[in-house]
Amino acid sequence: MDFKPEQLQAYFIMGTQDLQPEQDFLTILKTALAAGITAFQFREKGPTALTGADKLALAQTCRQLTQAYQVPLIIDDDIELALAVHADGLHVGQKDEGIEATLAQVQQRLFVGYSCSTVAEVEHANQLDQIAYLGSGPIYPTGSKADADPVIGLAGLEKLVGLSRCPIVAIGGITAAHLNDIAATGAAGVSVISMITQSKHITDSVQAMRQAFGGEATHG
Ligand code: TZP
Ligand code: MG
Repeated sequence: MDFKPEQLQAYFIMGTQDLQPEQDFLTILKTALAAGITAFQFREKGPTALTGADKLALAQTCRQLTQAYQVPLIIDDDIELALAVHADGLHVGQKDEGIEATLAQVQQRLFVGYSCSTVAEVEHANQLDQIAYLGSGPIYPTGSKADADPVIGLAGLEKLVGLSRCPIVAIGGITAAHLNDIAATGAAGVSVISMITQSKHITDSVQAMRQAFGGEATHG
């Protein structure tokens, strides 16, 4: 699936590390897809992350489910896995393998998203062809990433949106109460972990994201 900026409106990120023991990964993913998320990123991180055959098997199931809903699947920081499961996109952080080497290896087979949270990082990304979107944050403090960068706030986000050649999806600590303020910066959407994994009403959470960024309230 080709990249479209509208896919950033309600961008859900999840890995097994983001769930409590009583939560089921596939149940949450299916609920979020049925609710109308516009992209899904599979992100296994940290000491409890799945590896090898277990990671591949779960990614393959994510591929089947996202395909059924026509939602792009983006793999965090694992190009071999992204190619193996025929994902649509790859997300690369500043701390991951160098972006130039990654782009050379991808060769247009995947769209690429890149984490950029400073002026210098956005200016560098502007020089690179082949980047589909930037992920910028954390906008607010987050409990979902142990090594998160300093908070950039709404003013920081607005500055990066003004500089970037690519659409920006905001990340970090985002709740329903923040959506209109984030939309006002010109960001294309929000990427969230806990706003969905810890939501009591996933459908309402996803519809609020889509509405704030100009999408329709329902899936399709
Ligand atoms: N990168 C910057 S903040 C963050 C990532 C992966 C975590 C976002 O999770 P949440 O729960 O939406 O704050
Ligand atoms: Mg990364």
